[in-house]
Amino acid sequence: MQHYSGFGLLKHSFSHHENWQRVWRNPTPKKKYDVIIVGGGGHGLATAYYLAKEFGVTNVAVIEKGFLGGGNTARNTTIVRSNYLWDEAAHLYEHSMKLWEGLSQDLNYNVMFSQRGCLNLGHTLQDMRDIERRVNANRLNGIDGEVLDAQQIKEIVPVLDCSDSARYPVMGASWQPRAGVARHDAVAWGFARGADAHGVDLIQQTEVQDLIIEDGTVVGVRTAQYGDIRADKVGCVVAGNSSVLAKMGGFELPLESHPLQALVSEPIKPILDTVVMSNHVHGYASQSDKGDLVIGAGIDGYNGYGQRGSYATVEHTIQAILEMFPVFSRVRMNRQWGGIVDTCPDACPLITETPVKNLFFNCGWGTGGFKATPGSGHVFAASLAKGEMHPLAKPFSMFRFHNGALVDEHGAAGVAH
Ligand code: FAD
Ligand code: PYC
Repeated sequence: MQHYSGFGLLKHSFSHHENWQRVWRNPTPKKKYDVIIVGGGGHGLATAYYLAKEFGVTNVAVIEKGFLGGGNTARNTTIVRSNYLWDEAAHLYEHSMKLWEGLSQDLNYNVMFSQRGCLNLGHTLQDMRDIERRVNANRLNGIDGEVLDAQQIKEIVPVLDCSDSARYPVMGASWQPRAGVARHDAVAWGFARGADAHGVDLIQQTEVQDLIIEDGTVVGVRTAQYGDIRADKVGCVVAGNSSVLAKMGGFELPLESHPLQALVSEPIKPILDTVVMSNHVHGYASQSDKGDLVIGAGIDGYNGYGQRGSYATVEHTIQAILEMFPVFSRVRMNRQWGGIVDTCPDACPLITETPVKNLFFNCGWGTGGFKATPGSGHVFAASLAKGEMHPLAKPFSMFRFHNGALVDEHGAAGVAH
């Protein structure tokens, strides 16, 4: 692992990026691993990191078809919170929140986790009843939360239109002070560097084209570059591409793939030092440390694998943001992009065994998996290492759609889907 002293940093800042050492190796894959993780996003990399670091399973490869963290991990708006309604989900996301709180120290890499708080606004009586119920449930689970009225919100976010003349006046909000944002690519790089340092092989630009299944058991993956790579266990962590991988395994997952867009503005002076979300007006915003407004709303309604999305959603998103923040009306937008999210009918993930022995999936995080990155990786790693699903993962088996034990988190999902 490479460490720079203050002097080293200064020297490299004048080096025109020459002679920098790689932060992780670029290995040729072995013929066989104990565990192959398909997908080098935050969740796959976190799984590999915890497998090696915490569970001593170091003969691991992460196989990524593009570059590490280039999927939804690089495309999301980085909101981290744990204020979910049902015990099963709340425990899982709070497990993640606790890991976030020590993550920069654990990885020795600054993931810029900033606990600046998150407001989920209510605009109707029903919104407020739902908010009160969710905050009460959170507090019973030991998760921080408060119900605020419009006056208290205005004190936290002076630029939010809390007037009675708004089309959908703000009636109140849930407030989670420990929520916040993090630097998404740093999260991927921190986990990648940590996994590599523990001996994990990170194989980029290599698509898994098929799963090798013998007698109902997965025994490896097929790639164009390196042929067959064998493994005792395979964990698929491929977000919007999960249905494609499941098809290779010969089964279907209860998932739909949709584009989800984000937009960032030109940088402006600090004006918004918390996260504001409204499921009713249907938009959310925060401000990055660089000064850009980071903005988004709900999924594009159609299914697809194109990482862009439709103009109508952009317009709708901006309308919602201006409804909430008229003060932003002359801010120019800089960039827009989309990711492909894997939405599950109950708005909860699938962390699961499958009909194929030794083949596991971790997916279905839809619009809200960034916040789960460390927790998801941790419980998935434990499950793969022990060959038995971690207690926090058990409620999220794909087989809940057979027995009906769904965990409906549509109300707490940040954006509609
Ligand atoms: P990814 O980062 O997508 O990683 C999956 C990887 O698998 C990709 O790199 C892909 O290239 C690779 N892959 C796919 N198929 C193959 C194959 N056949 N072979 C090899 N590799 C393959 N969540 C929040 O909590 N807060 C937010 O504010 C938030 N905002 C969002 C905003 C947008 C616009 C989007 C798109 C998503 C947002 N999310 C948010 C959701 C969040 O981004 C995802 O749930 C999370 O990043 C998923 O991480 P992952 O590692 O599972 O997936
Ligand atoms: O899950 O909090 C969330 C979220 C915000 C924006 C997209 N997802």
